[in-house]
Amino acid sequence: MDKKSNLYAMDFIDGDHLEVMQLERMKKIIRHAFNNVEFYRNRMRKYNLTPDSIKTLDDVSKLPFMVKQDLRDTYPFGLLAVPQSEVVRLHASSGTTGKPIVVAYTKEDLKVWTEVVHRAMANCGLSNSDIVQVSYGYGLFTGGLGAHYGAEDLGATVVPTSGGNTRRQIMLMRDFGVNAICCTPSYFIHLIDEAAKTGIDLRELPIRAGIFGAEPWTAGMRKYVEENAGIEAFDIYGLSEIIGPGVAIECPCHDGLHIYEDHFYPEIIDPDTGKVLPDGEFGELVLTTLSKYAMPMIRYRTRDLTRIIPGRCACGRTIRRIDRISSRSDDMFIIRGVNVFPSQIEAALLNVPGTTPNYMITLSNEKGMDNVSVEVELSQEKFNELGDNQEPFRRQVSAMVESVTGIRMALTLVAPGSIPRSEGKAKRVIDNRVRD
Ligand code: DLL
Repeated sequence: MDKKSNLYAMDFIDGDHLEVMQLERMKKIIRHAFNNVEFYRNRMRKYNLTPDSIKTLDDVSKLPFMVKQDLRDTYPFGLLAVPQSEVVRLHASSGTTGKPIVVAYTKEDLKVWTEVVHRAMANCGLSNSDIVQVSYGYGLFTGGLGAHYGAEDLGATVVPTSGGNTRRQIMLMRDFGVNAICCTPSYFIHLIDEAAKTGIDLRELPIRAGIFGAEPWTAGMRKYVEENAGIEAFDIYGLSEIIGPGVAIECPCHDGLHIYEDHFYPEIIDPDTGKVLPDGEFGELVLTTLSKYAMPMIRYRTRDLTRIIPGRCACGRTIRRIDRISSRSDDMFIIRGVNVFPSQIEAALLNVPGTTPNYMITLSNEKGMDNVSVEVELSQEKFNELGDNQEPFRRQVSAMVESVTGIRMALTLVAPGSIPRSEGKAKRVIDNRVRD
């Protein structure tokens, strides 16, 4: 078998072999973290644990969780488990406030990252015959460089456009005969709209696949992009703390995302109690990196809500699948006692032809009561069709949002193009709530 077939064979490894490999890697990484990072040593000692406490995979649940705040508290290099001379790359992800969180890679870590993205792209049916445009941002964000090196390793021809300059992106996509694009789903919608304005119909171009991630997106959004661009959309998941894009990806069955569990050990926990849940139950994804040495992450609480899908995928891959990440536990807002996720509003809008997946939610509070309002962009055709008579349609959209979320919210229709677009992750919620 050549190197490539060996690589792809990992997706089909049998369960027992996988567990042996995972346990060996887990023991090694936990020992490495304990020996080299004070943070891990102190935490484990607090719970009377040593690396020898890990004898089975289940023993990982004895270890305490890590959260994003731990990365902030140790900013910038407190979690490094190797000397700086072995670190060859840093990335950072900006939070809503203050300092970013920093992540580091050794040369070997970058090889692991490249390998998983390569496998992810092969999983979507891409090969060295394809031309892949990488429109995720290049720079401190992991999307651009992560997708780039994986696609190059696959042998594809990479067009590293990064985000922005949308008209030029469309021109290059057409002129180079690009077959696949990697970007956020919201940016791709913007690309479809801009292409239409310049008289280009993406359905007529050779582009046939989109590798979309970095933000939640719904089944409705998939339908929208597939229909309007004539492509097959694949959901790719990842996060900087764990490695970047390439933690999990859909295969052509589109029935969940295969998680590269030979490198990332997944658990699903009840976000309130921390209890580990069985396969099939929804909860928060917790990940342990099994082969990342510059900054190992042990039992990292991602805040992303999903489940492990029980059973084998029809594609034959044995590595397990997680469900699409529809939301983060910290995305949720509570209005009049009802839990609401932005993705529910998106799902509702996509049920009403004439609206677009461009929307903005504003939260405010008055006299101790939280309020939510939502602006929804109309499609150009609907906008023209309605003219001055928008009210009946507004009521219809509002009723749909109410039926999906369970609460009535002030809803306004706005003209096409009025909601700000992002080159990267879309901003869906403006939180103007004042806390005393
Ligand atoms: O977004 C890495 C990435 C780049 C993934 C390109 C996929 C493609 P961060 O900026 O650290 O890293 O943000 C990670 O984004 O915890 C999720 O909440 C969210 N996220 C990432 N992928 C998906 C997805 C990158 N496919 C955070 N579906 C994660 C839903 C996603 N949410």
